[in-house]
Amino acid sequence: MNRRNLLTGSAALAATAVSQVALAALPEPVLMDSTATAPPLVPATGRPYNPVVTLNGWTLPWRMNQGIKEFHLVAEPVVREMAPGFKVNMWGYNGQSPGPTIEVVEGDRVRIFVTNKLPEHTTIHWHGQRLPNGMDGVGGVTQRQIPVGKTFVYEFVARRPGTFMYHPHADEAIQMAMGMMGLWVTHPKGTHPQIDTVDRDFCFLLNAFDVDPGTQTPKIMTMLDFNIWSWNSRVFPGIDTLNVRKGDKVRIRVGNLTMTNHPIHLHGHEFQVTGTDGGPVPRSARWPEVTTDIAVGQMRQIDFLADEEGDWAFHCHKSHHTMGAMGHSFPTMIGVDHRGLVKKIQKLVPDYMVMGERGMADMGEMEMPLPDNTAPMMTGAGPHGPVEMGGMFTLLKVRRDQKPGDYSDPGWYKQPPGTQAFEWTGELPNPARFKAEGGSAMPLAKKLPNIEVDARKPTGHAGH
Ligand SMILES: [Cu+2]
Repeated sequence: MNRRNLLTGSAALAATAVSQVALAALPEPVLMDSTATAPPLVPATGRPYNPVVTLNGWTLPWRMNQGIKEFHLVAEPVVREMAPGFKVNMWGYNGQSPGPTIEVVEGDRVRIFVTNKLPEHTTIHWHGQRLPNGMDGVGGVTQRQIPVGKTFVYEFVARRPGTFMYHPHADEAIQMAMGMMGLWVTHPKGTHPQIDTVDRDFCFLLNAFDVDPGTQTPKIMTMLDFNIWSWNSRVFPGIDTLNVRKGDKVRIRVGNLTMTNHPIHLHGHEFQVTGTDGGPVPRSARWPEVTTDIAVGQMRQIDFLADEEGDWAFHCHKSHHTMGAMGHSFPTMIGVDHRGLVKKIQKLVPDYMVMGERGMADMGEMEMPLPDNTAPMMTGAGPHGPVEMGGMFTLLKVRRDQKPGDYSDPGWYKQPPGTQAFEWTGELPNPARFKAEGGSAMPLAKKLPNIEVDARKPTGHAGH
């Protein structure tokens, strides 16, 4: 071997070393700059599965590296548009809050690189997963926290199919109040006796923020009194509708990472809870529902047949969770007669408007001027008038002519003639009133005097 050959040889060796370095390098992080609902990510490599659709979210692409699915999550400050005209400074992953959905198949070996671009340390806990203890992501207990600027690697086999969540277990209350969370779906390998194949499979997280009107950063010391109730860090009218074809089998997976429970309610259909973050619910243990309560730290998977055409409300049944931020420490004004008083006040405050003497619907209709960057308390315009909603509210749109695989919004439902509530124009006789005393099974020994009380919501309350 002459010197020249020797040189060529070492150059070849160097080239091999370089390619091994490249192989061991981090997968390039994929970032998202849109709040639109991304189309399902059909897997290009690995075992096939029916992908989910993340409401106003997306699925993180992976790199296949010698049979291991490699993902790269970047924890970083982001600006999330929660609804048109309402942006909030959050912490999230890969450009958005929540982070991207991770989709794998039962039995997949998964390697997740987590780069910390936050101003403080973090970890990721893989809620609900079977994994080695050292991969569980509990800062201080199972690992040291990921310092600022560093990248840690998590690696485990996705052992059981289901819907899981991920979030920090380091400065947890603050990092979650800032929006750090995401969904993880492990699809079954082949057919599964307790998991039906569906035509459409949606998922989203319930989350909550405390953002003062006119500001742009959540208050992180809030424990319970949040004022922005969101699905995937979006509020009505910023939450996309769930658009399906009549006759579709539909699945919706909902994870709750807020600090209170949410009774999630669907109009026009019955569903069954077919899975939790603990796994599929045995068929013999399922029953029909139209509302399912999702407690803190729980996931509920619901399945139903979308066989009624229309625009069906789909929302949290806590009515203050379908409202935007409001000052709720003012007294109830229903029944208070302001006539005369308004003119006197307007001499002092020319823009003064009366709110609430006939209920709060005026708020939805009049859209009182708001501070900049504030989600209205009640808003939205439907085909028949103001919608008067906010927060955790959207629609399930069922159409016979929605194409398979088409997730686009078909517009408003055109009701067939004669199928809508209508005004009665006939006589309105006074109804007969029932006059008997109540509680007659055990009548009071002595008649009590009539007392009138004003019932008011207490001010400065901490809970919801
Ligand atoms: Cu709720």
